[in-house]
Amino acid sequence: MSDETNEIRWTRTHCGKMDHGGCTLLVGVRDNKIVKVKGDPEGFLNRGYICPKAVASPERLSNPNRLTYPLKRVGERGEGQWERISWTEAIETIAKNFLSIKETYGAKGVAFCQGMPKGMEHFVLIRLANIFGSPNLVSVQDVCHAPREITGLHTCGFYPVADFHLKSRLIMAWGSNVTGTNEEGEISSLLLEQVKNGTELIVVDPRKTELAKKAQLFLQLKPGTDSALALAFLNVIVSEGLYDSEFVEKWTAGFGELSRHVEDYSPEKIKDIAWVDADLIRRAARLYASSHPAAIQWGNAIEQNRNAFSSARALISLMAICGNLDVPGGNIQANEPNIMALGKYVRADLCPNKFKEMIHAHYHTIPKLMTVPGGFFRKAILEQIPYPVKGAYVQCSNPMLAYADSRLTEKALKSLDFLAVADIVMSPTARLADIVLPVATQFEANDIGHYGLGHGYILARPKVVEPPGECWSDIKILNALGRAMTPADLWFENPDDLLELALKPAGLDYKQFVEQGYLKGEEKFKKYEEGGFKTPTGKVELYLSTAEKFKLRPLPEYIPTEEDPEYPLVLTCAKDPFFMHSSYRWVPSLRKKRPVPETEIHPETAAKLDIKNGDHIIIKTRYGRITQTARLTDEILPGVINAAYGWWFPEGEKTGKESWTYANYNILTSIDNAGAEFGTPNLKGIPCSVSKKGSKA
Ligand SMILES: Nc1nc2c(c(=O)[nH]1)N[C@H]1C(S)=C(S)[C@@H](COP(=O)(O)OP(=O)(O)OC[C@H]3O[C@@H](n4cnc5c(=O)[nH]c(N)nc54)[C@H](O)[C@@H]3O)O[C@H]1N2
Ligand SMILES: Nc1nc2c(c(=O)[nH]1)N[C@H]1C(S)=C(S)[C@@H](COP(=O)(O)OP(=O)(O)OC[C@H]3O[C@@H](n4cnc5c(=O)[nH]c(N)nc54)[C@H](O)[C@@H]3O)O[C@H]1N2
Ligand code: SF4
Ligand SMILES: [Mo]
Repeated sequence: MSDETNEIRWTRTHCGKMDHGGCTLLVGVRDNKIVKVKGDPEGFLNRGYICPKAVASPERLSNPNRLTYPLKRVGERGEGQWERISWTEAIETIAKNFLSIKETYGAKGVAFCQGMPKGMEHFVLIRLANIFGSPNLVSVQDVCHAPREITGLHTCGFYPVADFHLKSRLIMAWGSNVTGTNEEGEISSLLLEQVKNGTELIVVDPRKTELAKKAQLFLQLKPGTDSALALAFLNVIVSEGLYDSEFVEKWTAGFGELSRHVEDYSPEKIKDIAWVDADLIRRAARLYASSHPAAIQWGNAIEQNRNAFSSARALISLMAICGNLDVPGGNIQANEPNIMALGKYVRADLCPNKFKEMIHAHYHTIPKLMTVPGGFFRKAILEQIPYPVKGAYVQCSNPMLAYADSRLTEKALKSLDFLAVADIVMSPTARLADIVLPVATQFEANDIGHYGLGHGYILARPKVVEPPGECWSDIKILNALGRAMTPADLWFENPDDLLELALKPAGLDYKQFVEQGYLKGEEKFKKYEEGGFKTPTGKVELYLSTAEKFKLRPLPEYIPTEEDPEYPLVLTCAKDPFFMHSSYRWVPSLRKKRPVPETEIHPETAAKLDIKNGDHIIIKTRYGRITQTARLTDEILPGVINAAYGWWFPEGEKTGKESWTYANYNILTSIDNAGAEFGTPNLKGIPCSVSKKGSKA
């Protein structure tokens, strides 16, 4: 079948960039236009499932909001006055500016910023930073992924991920709305299939999610109290002797210390902190401990609060003492397929002083945290702590909406000597740039999915259509920048060779990989039986042996959430199933499903404030105020406010209005009181107040 005869040509690829990706898709193309996208019934992770975001994909590609050629700022920064330039001029201008900053301030004066990793571009960016000599790869990992992964590395030597491929007797979704977010490719079809076949469910969430409605037990906790609740689970399991004593004896270190420590966290005590009934805590702890194997599907909520390290430590302790680590259907160490190791791919050898020189080393964050937290990045720009940062390259990210404290972000980005942003639309961040680059995205360039995510597989994402206008893929841009400002022999004639490089050890070329569809590591469990856990003691460190050396808490703790009588309600947020963070509000069919930012409020709370469904409301915290629309629902706890996150109005951006100030959740957040280990700010569990817009309250 060919396009010439105007017939639909179907291509199999994997979804990406609209979340962490993963679903196998069948994409129908006619005349270089996608006409239909379907879930592949044989999909390795999705078995036919497809979400509304992917169905709407075709609308993204030819959308009038897309950037289609490189732009140079002509007016004041942020004014929105642009001039079209050629790719040659764009690449030369960026290279010239970054090299000049390097000369004056050193390579570390240039930061390379990435949002949620969308594909191989993340690793090519790290490669570029390393080859350029800058240790500063800024990312959003302080609130996403790193707290879980790095706490895992310190506690048990690996990142324990829920195994949805083999049967669990119980799955506990803790701060994870996996049916709406399919986080890290944990596509919920596999989980739901298990639930249909008898796997039991416990859900820990302040909102009654889709999974909570199917759960045997639902613990509706006060946002920000996860570590306290997890410690209460440990209290019950230890005091009632429900743990796997053989595993504990042989494979854990510090069980005695942990046992004594958790005596302080009885369900009766924690019920007032976490707002969960003591009896319910006991029942849930008993059910988790008595169900083998059990998997904890832990989500983003754990790491969007200053207690991230303790929450993750407590949950790994639960997995360990109940014998669920690295067993089929438990929380496993996924084996990677035989592809190029990350360190080698990103040329870590060329930036040997990274650990000492990266911005956050100054703050003594936890070892193994390799990306700069957004809070510290902005301090470096504004206060030169620990040294000045003068230039930044931003790709796949919209810090104006995604970082805590958006006004601080604006101030910092405006203070840079030079800012280049690569995006698919004119985002509020791109608007502040000196050079804006138009990027080809999902379906428009070859890519590999899930490299480096730690789930044990990689997925082929072959190109399906030509990109619009003069768009280049991120990888092509980075390859060109690499050639222009670093030794050209470390880069390629053909940017797709950067994909070939990663596949080399597998003995496959990209074309063969595409035919195969995906590569999965060997299925092998209980690897600790050969040579122990990869920690200093060779055991799961319930008590952290390196605590003193690294100035870390040896045992998980609960640090009380902020309280403020002026702000009596508790604010939290969750991802919108129809959008991706701040992205895609300009896709008409998705926007139609969610035209305005909605805040969920319990009817009792709303009644006290004289708020009705659909009212415009003001949400205030100590740090700022925004406007959203009230949606009354009893699926949220009284006293808890779940506000929409990531809102800006692309339609306003065109007219030059600062559309990011109106409803943007991160105007309400701050980098004050960030967690010491990862620099994690409180995004969930913040004191707030709410009033009807126009009322005197
Ligand atoms: N549709 C869509 N999918 C996405 C994304 C997106 O933006 N949109 N983003 C992707 C990314 S980058 C990530 S990291 C993943 C994240 O995916 P998830 O881990 O599912 O992340 P969230 O939606 O932030 O939060 C999960 C749940 O935590 C609950 N929650 C809120 N506060 C608390 C709390 O204090 N404690 C507990 N226990 N629960 C709380 C929320 O109600 C929500 O149900 O999703 C990915 N998938
Ligand atoms: N309050 C609050 N803040 C949060 C979170 C939260 O739950 N609440 N979640 C946090 C989490 S988990 C994460 S991962 C971060 C996400 O942080 P970001 O990744 O910065 O979030 P997005 O808003 O999706 O910004 C992505 C940008 O990339 C652009 N884009 C899309 N495709 C491509 C592409 O192929 N190439 C390029 N160059 N650009 C592309 C989009 O248009 C968009 O402007 O936010 C964090 N911030
Ligand atoms: S759930 Fe994620 S990977 Fe699957 S179709 Fe939707 S956006 Fe794509
Ligand atoms: Mo994320």
